[in-house]
Amino acid sequence: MEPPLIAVLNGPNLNLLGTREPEKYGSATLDDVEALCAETADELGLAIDFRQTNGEGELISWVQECRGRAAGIVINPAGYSHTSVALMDSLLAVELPVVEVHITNIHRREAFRHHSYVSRAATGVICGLGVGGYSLALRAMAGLIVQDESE
Ligand code: CA2
Repeated sequence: MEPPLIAVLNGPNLNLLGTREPEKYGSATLDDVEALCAETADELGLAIDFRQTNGEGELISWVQECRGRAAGIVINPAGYSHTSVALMDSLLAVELPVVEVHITNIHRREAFRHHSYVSRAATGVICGLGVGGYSLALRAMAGLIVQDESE
């Protein structure tokens, strides 16, 4: 049997990880984050489709494509967390478990980062634990999928 597929979606500017502002976001690159996710997924018996885009429309299209294809979505919506009703709507419409990840603790940062539209569509949120949060999100997702199957 095919392993369940988890989409790991990354929003704008996360392609810059490891190249700027290491004091805020750490020194791992997005390729390092993908390798970490692949390693965790392997351990959990999951498959991942890891992507990054700077475009809001593209991110929304990827969410829509998850319907019938993926078992869950791990998403770091980056700046769109705080602005995008459209991204929230797409995550609500897809009817899949969603774990929202932020590398930084958005609640310790500027006030405009304290609210995330995406959190309204998320099953759970992990923030402030660095890129290790992606690994934790996949672990949580493994539990959510099993729960879904038994319902
Ligand atoms: O903490 C997070 O993961 C964020 O989603 C990161 C976003 C920010 O807008 C959110 O409020 C919190 C920013 C992503 C930009 O990442 C960069 C990485 C390195 C250098 C510059 C930007």
